[in-house]
This record gives sequence, C-alpha cells and structure tokens, in this order.
Amino acid sequence: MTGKALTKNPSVLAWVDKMIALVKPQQVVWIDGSQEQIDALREEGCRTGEMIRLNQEKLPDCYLHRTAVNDVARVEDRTFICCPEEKDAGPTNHWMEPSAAYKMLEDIARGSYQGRTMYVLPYSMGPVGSPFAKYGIEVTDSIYVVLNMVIMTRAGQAVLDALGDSADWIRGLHCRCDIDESKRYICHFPQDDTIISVNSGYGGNVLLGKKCFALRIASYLGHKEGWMAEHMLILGVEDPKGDIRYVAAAFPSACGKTNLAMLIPPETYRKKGYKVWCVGDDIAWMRIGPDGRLWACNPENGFFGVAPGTNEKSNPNALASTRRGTIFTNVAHNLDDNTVWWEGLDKNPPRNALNWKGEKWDSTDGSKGAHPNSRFTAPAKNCPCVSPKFDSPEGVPISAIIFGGRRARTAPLVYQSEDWNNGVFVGSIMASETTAAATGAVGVVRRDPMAMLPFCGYHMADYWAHWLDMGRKLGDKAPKIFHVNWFRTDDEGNFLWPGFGDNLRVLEWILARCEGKVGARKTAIGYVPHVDDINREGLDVSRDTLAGILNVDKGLWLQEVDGIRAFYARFGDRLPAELTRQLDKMDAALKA
Ligand code: OXD
Ligand code: MN
Repeated sequence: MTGKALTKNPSVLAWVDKMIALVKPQQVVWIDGSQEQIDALREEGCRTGEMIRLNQEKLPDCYLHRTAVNDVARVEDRTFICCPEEKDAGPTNHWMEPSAAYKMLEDIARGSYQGRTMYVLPYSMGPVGSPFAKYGIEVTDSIYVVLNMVIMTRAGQAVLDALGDSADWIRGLHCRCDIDESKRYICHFPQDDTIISVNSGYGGNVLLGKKCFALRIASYLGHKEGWMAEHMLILGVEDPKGDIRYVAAAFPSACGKTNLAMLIPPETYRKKGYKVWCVGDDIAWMRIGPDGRLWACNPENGFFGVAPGTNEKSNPNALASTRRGTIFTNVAHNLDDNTVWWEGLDKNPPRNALNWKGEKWDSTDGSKGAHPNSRFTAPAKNCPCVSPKFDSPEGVPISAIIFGGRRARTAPLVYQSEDWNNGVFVGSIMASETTAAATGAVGVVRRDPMAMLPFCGYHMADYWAHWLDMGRKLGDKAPKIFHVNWFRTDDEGNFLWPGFGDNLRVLEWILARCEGKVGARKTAIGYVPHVDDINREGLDVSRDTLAGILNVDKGLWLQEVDGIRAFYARFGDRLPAELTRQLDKMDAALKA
C-alpha cells in the first residue's frame, strides 16, 4: 500500500505531518481510490475482524461491521461548534471555546495511533471539478471509515489532482481511541475549516464528509459565500411527456425521507408514464445558477440509510441498492447462508443467527436482531431509480422546496406558503411530534427548523436571515415553498393518508402550483388544495377523508402560535424581524 504522499500540496503535507506528530501512527497509508487498494483494505479489515465478508454470491462485495455497543448513533450532546464567541453558535448548538477545545482534543488524540495505521483519505463532496465541489482530507485509524467514505464520497487521487496547490480544503481528524463515551467529542471549527472526532466509530460521528462537513461546516460556508447547505433529499418527477421537474425536501428523522427520495409511482401513474428519479436522499447543496434559478446537487455518492423497515414493499429501490458493494452496520447476521437480516425485512427472521452485538440470537425471545439505528452504506449508482443527472456538474434546477413534519392533527396534508419569506417562516416553525398511535393522543412537539436543528453550524437566527437573503437574490425565480404532512391520524391513531408511492399525488399538485396550472384555497396558514385537485384515481381514500386531512383547525393553530412564540423567544434580538412579522400575520389571520 502507498506510504508515499500522493500530492505536493504544501498545506496538505504540512497538516498531515502535524497530525503524524500528534497521533504517532506506526505507518501512513494514502488512499488513492484504486480498486486494488480497496480490495486490499477489505482483506485487511476481514483479517483484523473489523469486517465480515458476506455471501459473495448473494451479496457480492458486501460486508458486515459491528460497532461497539456504546457507540450506535450520533451524539448530539457531545457535538460542538467551536467558534470564537459563544453567542455566534446560538441557542441550538453546544459550544466550546476553540483553544480550550483544541487542547482537550489534542490531549485525547496524542499518541492514540500508536501501533496503528494512519489512513489519509482525500475526498470530494460533489462531483470532482464541478462548481459545487468542495474537498476534504480525513485522517483516520479505521479501515471501516475508509471503506465507508469511498462509498459515500468521491475519494482518491483525482481529488488531490483537482485540489492542486490550493489550501481551500476541510481538515478532518478522526481517532478511534478507546471508544470511551466519556471522552467522545465531535467538534467543528468553522473558522479553521477543521473537524475533530474522537472516541467513536459510528458512521454519523466519523464519516466526516457527511453531517460534519456537508451540513455543519458547509452551512457556515454557504452563509459566508452565498449558497445553501441543506438537510434535504432531491428528486425529479418525470411526466408522460418526458419533462422532469425537481424538488428538494427537508424532513426530521423518521419521516420517510429515503422512501420519498426513491418513490415508486402508483400504478395509474406508472401506466401513464410517470417516473421518479432520485438525486439524493439526505443532503442538498444549492446555488443560484447563471440563469438566476436555484440549482441543487447532492454532495454525497452513496446512501447511509436506516436498515430496519426497509423491504420489498416499503422501498424496493433502497433494498436493491444494498444488494452489492454495501457495508451493513449493526444488523443481524444469518449464519446459515452468511447474509444479513433486520426487523421489517421480511417475516422470516433467521433461526441460526447472531444479533447486532454478535451474540447468538433467538428471535422468539422478543429481542431485536438488528439495532434500530442499524445502517446500510450503499453506492448511489446501485439505485434503480438513480437520476441520470446524479453526476451532473451543474446540478438540477429546483422548482419547489418542501418542508415536512409528523403531525397527527395540526398540519394539513399539504399547503403552499404565500411567498418565499412566508416559506422561510414555514421552515423555521417545522416540527414533529411523538405519536401515541394506540390512543390517538397528540405527542410532544419537537421544533426542528428546516430539519437542521442538529446540523446548522452557526446561529440558527443568522441561518434564517441567510434564507431570507437568498430569497431577495432569487426574486421571482425563487422556488415555491410548500409544507407536507403524511401523518394525519384519526381518533384511534390510524393514519388517514397511505403515504409511500401515493405521495406522488401530492407532488403532482405541488408541481402544478409551481406552473400556475391549478387553483387553491387561501387559509390563514397558506394555500391549501381544493379537494378535487388531488388526483384520487386508484386511491383508497374517500373524498371526505381527503377533505378532512386538508382542513386547517384554527384552534390547534392558535395553540401552535403560542408554541412558536416561546420557541422564537430563545433567539432574542437576533431573530429576523421578518419572521416575527410573519408570525403576527398568521396570528391575526387565525383570529380574523
Ligand atoms: C441521518 C440523520 O443519519 O439525519 O441521516 O440522522
Ligand atoms: Mn439525515
């Protein structure tokens, strides 16, 4: 393997030398991205036990990995924005003073690679050389991290070639250390283009290109440079004429983002020739293009999806994506045929199996085989509906931005904001609630503005101001902004909307609105569809039910106003006055 540096870039070499002096590896390996090197690393990962090679006939090039049992998810309470002034991190982020953070992290990292290999991994977020692309180098002592990053990003020599001598790249240090929870820190230094992650081996904490770079650091860069980094899927809807319109959509976790991104149209739509194309399932970088419109690119190159619940019915495209070249993390291991299993894959849990902890597992005792946050890391090119524009350097033009949440009662199935500023307001008040489905009780509301609560790398109020500013720049070319809620329930807590492929019916209305082809009913919160404008052909939902889930309950919305005022109060005088104005306007309309 290559111990020789793959670049002459002075800023890269100096930083790598500094990291070597700090963590003291036994050897250094630069990742060139070649298949030969990936194969060798897989081999090595199997030798050390980090990876288990799965049945190569059923699951070619697929591997299983288990994390430590105390290291299975992102750790928001140990995630820090280390900007010089605490007030600039804002009330929704944890903050640490940068020099104190560096000292603490260096003390933890010092000598931690002793006897280990340092992998130096150059990667690109966005197609290499495209106007969207930003480069990073992650130094890690984990083969699992390298093998995931080569799926999730474009990695290797081509990145260093494109970077040339530039010092404009994101520094990322990952140290596994002892996977000690009490010393686990995920720290971001936006002013220094630096990320340091210690004592974890779980994807969301250690695949530094994803949440750390493509959202937290990139949102800060977007603010500084006039573009947007958002926690959004991107999909294209192709109509029977072959025209494709793109939307970007933000949802908090557990709202079906990956399912929407890979939606299969209902039969009536398929017969007419509709298709849905997946550009991205998690992150969108958006810039104003030369034509003045908003263009979006998925900076990632793979899917880091939640396994449980993924099956042939819920998301056949996601399942198909995992059938080759995939790394499974913390799922159950079927020992009979050396494949994998998770809850919700099918109704036949394997008899002879190990659970996600690697223990002998008997599904009949009620315990889970896969961890609820077990994952697949799958190459995007595996997805049967991956967009032909996936690698397009200029991205795709966005017609609509969609926000969504999980609300049993409050939010209608879909509504359109009055204009961009009103849409920013709609995004800023996004919320999901925990449902107590059995009783139909309304759960606790968690506000998650633009689904960015754990991912905004600077003050959330400044982020909203940036959104308002982008709207001023886009003017009448701005995408239209909508809100959807697939999760309205009846008094017994049963879902009233089927969701999944039928969500295309709502997308169709949204796109028709964007083109001024359909009317709407004006309400205190925005424009709601006339019930007969949502296509019910082949849909198992009555007209009355549909009318019910399109209604806007003024009483519930007035309660909502109180909740929003309390939430906004946390941002003090940094809250853009425009958002207070929008709230007052909605309040007055509800009382009118
Ligand atoms: C994710 C998340 O893993 O949002 O995508 O938590
Ligand atoms: Mn996400």
